[in-house]
Amino acid sequence: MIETSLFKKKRIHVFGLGISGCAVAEFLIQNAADVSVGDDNENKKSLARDKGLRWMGVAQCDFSQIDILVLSPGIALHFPSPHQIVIKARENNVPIVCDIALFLQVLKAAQKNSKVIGITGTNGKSTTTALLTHCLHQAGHKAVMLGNIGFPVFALDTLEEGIIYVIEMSSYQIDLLDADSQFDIVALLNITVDHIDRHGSFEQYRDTKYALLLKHLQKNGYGVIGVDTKPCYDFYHRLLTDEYDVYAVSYDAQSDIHNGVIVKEGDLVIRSSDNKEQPIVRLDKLPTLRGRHNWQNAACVVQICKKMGICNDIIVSALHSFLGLPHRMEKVCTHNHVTFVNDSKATNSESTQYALASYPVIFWIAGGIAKQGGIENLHSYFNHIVKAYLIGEAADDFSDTCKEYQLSHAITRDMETAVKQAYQDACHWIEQHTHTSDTNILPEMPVVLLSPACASFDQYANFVQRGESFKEYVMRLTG
Ligand code: UMA
Ligand code: ADP
Repeated sequence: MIETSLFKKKRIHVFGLGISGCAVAEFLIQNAADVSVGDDNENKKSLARDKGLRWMGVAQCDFSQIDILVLSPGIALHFPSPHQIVIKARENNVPIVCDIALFLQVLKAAQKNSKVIGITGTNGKSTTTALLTHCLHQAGHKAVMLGNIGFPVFALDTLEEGIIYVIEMSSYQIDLLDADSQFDIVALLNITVDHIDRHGSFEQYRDTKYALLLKHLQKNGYGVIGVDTKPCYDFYHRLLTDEYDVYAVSYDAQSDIHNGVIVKEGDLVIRSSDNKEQPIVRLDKLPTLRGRHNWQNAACVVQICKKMGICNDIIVSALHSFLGLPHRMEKVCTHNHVTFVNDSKATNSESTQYALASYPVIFWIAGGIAKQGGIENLHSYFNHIVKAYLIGEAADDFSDTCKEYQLSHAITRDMETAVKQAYQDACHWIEQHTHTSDTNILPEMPVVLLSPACASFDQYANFVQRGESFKEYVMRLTG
């Protein structure tokens, strides 16, 4: 158990009993806080009872008697309208934070000589968090990955001496930090349109991402910024002007950066402030870091590792041995020359764009709950797609876009039908393109790609369940 006296007798209401809410409530109880819990889902009452947590519904909450509201990140803070619990807390000037804000306080008070790294961005957070943690392990550091990647900070048992905490930060969690929440290193990978429903506008969303550096970076800390998206490029130059200690990474050799890591002629290259360049690894030799987007993630990790004094040999070997994460361009199997790729984590068109760019012959499964703009901005990759198979709520809208760009498609609605049809069509495509019995002469092998460009909640609990469902149907089909 993590021990602290910081919250002794403090009256703390934890709202939202998902994985982070349960973990923080149990931590607080064990550390003698006066804890109550609530959730809009009444079924969570029995969970609270089983864990010995005192239930208090929204109506019962008297915030004149509460010191802190710990809110789960998925609960609306501003848009579409603040949750009733948020309104009540604000009326009483009660601070509203997430579990990570409390964790950073505990860590600071514990004085364990630890380091905290925050990783954010619209896409690539989990891959970068996992890759960095892997590299740190390979270099002999004690490191642990936490946060939005799926490991609540208070699921940790202890705070050991000298640990590096690599925390994936979503925009929801950044919104719930307080002024004491400070990171030693902050990485911002990219910013594109996402989560407008929760932030109200792109500008608000962007500013939340910026805030991790502007408000939550220690005075002597440093930032690493992927400059390939315009909002990040502008932000990097603004920080340079303001004399922040900041490093740029980019998958573009033309990028006008002078201190950071870039991609040049297929190599990851360290570029120093005097423009000296040192190639460190060939990117096509990294099987689990395929595609420009992953090069951005790798560049960010390399920059942090270099700053931490890790030698090139260890970094390169760690990049090679990284296994990749499931549901991110995960190769499931190849059957009868058809490769199945699970990119269920692609919940917006920006991330799907990179998957579409990575393969030349695609049978594409897409759909779910669409984000603003749908798949319109993917049309320049439609020439990589032989046919699209549309599932979920977005199917009809996506079908309209396909018609507009004359992309062959079928509305399959569900995953099972989509996988079956895509596989049949891919086999048929191979027959048509094989002029002799030797499939080795095919120019490119077809890929059945699940990269939905949508949230999953219309048909699945989350992207993990969606990806598992895809893999299950693939396995049934291929044995
Ligand atoms: N709830 C309410 N009222 C609401 C909304 C939710 O009572 O209006 C309750 C639900 O009934 C449920 C609980 O709140 O009991 C769930 O809360 P949650 O999903 O916010 O929290 P956790 O289960 O603790 O998971 C959170 C993150 N979830 C979200 O941000 C939505 C997880 O990120 C994260 O892994 C976990 O904390 C550990 O830190 C998931 C996510 O989807 C993966 N993140 C978004 C993304 O990556 O795009 C931001
Ligand atoms: P996040 O945690 O930010 O959602 P992930 O690493 O889980 O990011 O990847 C989510 C999706 O985005 C996957 O489809 C993946 O292929 C794609 N992706 C990964 N890194 C990047 C990046 N740097 N830019 C754009 N898309 C990316």
